[in-house]
Amino acid sequence: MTKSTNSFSTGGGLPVIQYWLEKSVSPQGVKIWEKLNHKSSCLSCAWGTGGQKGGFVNEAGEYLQRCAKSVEAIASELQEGIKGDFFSQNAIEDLQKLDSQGCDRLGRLTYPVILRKGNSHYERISWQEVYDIATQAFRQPPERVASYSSGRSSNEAAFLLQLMMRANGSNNLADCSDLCHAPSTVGLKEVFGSGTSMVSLESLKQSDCVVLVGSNAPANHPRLMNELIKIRDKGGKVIIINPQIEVGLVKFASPAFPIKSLLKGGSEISTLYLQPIPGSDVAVFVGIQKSLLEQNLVDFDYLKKYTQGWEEIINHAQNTPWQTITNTCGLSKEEIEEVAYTIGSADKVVFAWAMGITHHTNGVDNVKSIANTALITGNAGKIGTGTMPIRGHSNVQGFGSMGVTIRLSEPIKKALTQILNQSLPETKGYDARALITAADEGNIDTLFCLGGNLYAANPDLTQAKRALGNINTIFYVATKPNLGHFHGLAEENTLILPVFNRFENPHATTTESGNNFVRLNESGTTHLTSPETDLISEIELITEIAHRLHGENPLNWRKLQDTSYIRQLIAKAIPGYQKIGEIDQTKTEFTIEGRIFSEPHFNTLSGKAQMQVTPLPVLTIPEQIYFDGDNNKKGIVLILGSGRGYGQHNTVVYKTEDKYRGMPHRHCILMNREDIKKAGFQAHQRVNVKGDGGELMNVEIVAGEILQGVAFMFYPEANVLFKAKIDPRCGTPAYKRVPIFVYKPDNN
Ligand SMILES: Nc1nc2c(c(=O)[nH]1)N[C@H]1C(S)=C(S)[C@@H](COP(=O)(O)OP(=O)(O)OC[C@H]3O[C@@H](n4cnc5c(=O)[nH]c(N)nc54)[C@H](O)[C@@H]3O)O[C@H]1N2
Ligand SMILES: Nc1nc2c(c(=O)[nH]1)N[C@H]1C(S)=C(S)[C@@H](COP(=O)(O)OP(=O)(O)OC[C@H]3O[C@@H](n4cnc5c(=O)[nH]c(N)nc54)[C@H](O)[C@@H]3O)O[C@H]1N2
Ligand code: SF4
Ligand SMILES: [Mo]
Repeated sequence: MTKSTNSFSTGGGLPVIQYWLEKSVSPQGVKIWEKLNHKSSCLSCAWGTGGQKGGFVNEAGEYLQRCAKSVEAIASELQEGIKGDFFSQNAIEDLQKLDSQGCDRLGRLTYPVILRKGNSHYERISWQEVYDIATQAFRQPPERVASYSSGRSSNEAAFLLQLMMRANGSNNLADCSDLCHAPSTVGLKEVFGSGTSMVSLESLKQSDCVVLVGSNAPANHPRLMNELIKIRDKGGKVIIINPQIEVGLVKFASPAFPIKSLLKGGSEISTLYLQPIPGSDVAVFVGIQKSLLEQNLVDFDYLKKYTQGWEEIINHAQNTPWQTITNTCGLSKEEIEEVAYTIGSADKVVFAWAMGITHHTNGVDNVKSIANTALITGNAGKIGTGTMPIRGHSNVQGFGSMGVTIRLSEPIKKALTQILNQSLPETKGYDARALITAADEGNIDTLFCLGGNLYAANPDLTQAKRALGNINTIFYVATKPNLGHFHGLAEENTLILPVFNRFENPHATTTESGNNFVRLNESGTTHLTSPETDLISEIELITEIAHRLHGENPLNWRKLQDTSYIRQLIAKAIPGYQKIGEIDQTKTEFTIEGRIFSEPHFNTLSGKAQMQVTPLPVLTIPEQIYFDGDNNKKGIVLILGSGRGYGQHNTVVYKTEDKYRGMPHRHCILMNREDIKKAGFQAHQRVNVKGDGGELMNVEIVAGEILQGVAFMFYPEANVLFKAKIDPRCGTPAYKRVPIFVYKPDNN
């Protein structure tokens, strides 16, 4: 493993503490503290800090668990409201010149606006007019009406969204999880009959080995780092599998351990750090399985008792030659053997992963190969062990549970049929990518976006823009402006509808963490009080539209504006969610039933885990000529992994610099030193980067700790570069394995 030579050799640490201090003494400071202490779950990631015991408490009841990312999210929501004359003074042409950070910094959206065909400006409209337009738009044929959502909203809003769409006869419930953890949901469901993590926070604490694959948790799930530190402190092991050395995965200074952070410069995280070729994780895990066999570390008793199909997995591992494995993943047999030994000799192992595993054309196989490895070592269905997808948005998992998916489970289908007193649509429905394709082909009239940024989150921004431009009416329900509101314009009417966020809603809501814990968020207030402000809640918006479409039969939609009634419906319809029916009285947050497996009896028909063979991917790299039709340009073909910098939340950039990776701005490409030399470049030189979907000019080269042949760039900027290759089983794009050509333009 190479040692990091970036300006930072520890993740977390001083910059984080500095950020806290800066924000605490800023003019917003008091308000930030008030919101941090508000009884609601953190807005940012799905680790799920906050809730009834106060904003700083995690699911195990431990204090001091709120990280700087949550402050970042709150500070952004506490910006001033956009002024009443802003949109009349700024033409769409000018708004389109803003970058992501520029859009977010415009401030909070405070009144509904519309951009009508042929007009140059968004203009303010009344909610009455919004509802009139919505009623028309939702009355188009149901297969031509679609929604997209992002996991910041509540369970209640999510439940209503899908109920309204299905009452309308549409199954087109695209969601950001289609671009995110869908491979985990699909893969885990097939193997264990349950698509979420089987590990609770309490259970994680009992493990003595964590295998963390394709995750940059120091940036994206900072409080997971506290658990890794504690596991290391008690003598446990942490194995990292990631083509890129993320400093915080080597050493991390957490404010929760101030003495260690200040005196020792942080805690060691990785015991072993493997850097495989992007997209080759199946080969790594089949290699681990093979080595476990060779080292006699397979738990055959467990396999026989609790699994089906294990013989094929064993045969597959045995029959796959080492040469094929090492050639595919680029790791040596010895490295894989060491990892296998560490896993096989540990008592309790948790396998955790994020986007490095799911953002591939074989994402589902990646997930299954991890599940198989857990099973052949008996590490599933026992406290302290199991498979743990680390979920993204703070309530993205809740959206899936509430039925915001095109893959609705039978029990929910049955319950919704009863609630709506009508049969549900049988059409397949569009996931996020399929929705863009359908729109591109002119098959969508109406799109309702509950949060998110469908435009910038997609690959191939040229296509995304064109596709959205074919849709008659688009509703963007949001708290703050983003790139999509100015670039993802509809053909006739584009509306931006401002709503309260989680800590402002005038009613209680709930959210579900990635560890399957349901939080109760108390009602709150907003700082947006100027006379021009006209915000409503997501619940009011959806129920008002639904009321106009469906009246009161069989449901009184307006009655559902009291969210405790929605919770009653959720308790009836959603498996494992019964306790939500009493949460208004008991205030007791709970773990969803049937998700955490403490016994090796799974949710499959036979109760046994269904193991499935995962073929090794055949990874190819195109020739230069594929990009250019010309082999003479000086440059290099690389595999790009696009992902998050340390100062952004998905498509929303808060800070342009990424100090930990030594990337001073957003327009950088991180490359291996040998590649820079081989291509005849120098660090900090400007180059062009070309993919199969577009090109970015004048990009600065930064030398970093990334595997040779691989490059890293920030999303969403990188999304102009490439077209969508997807895993056909779940529609998730391969954002982490994008062939690019990096070259020196002639005039440089
Ligand atoms: N602060 C902050 N928090 C966030 C977010 C945010 O944007 N900002 N986003 C939220 C969301 S929606 C999500 S989904 C999560 C995302 O959290 P992550 O998944 O941690 O985020 P990514 O930046 O996509 O990085 C994934 C990691 O995968 C590695 N990787 C790339 N290709 C491969 C591969 O082929 N194999 C392996 N093993 N590793 C690979 C990359 O080097 C990188 O370290 O974070 C959530 N939390
Ligand atoms: N190249 C590349 N592309 C990627 C990825 C990658 O790693 N690489 N990651 C993918 C992943 S994992 C994901 S999850 C997607 C993310 O895609 P999305 O979830 O669609 O995008 P976000 O940027 O999270 O959406 C941010 C917007 O949500 C709105 N918002 C915030 N809070 C609220 C709220 O309370 N209510 C409402 N209604 N709106 C709110 C704000 O207006 C904000 O601008 O991007 C995907 N795209
Ligand atoms: S780890 Fe995630 S949930 Fe916890 S405080 Fe940080 S951003 Fe919020
Ligand atoms: Mo995500």
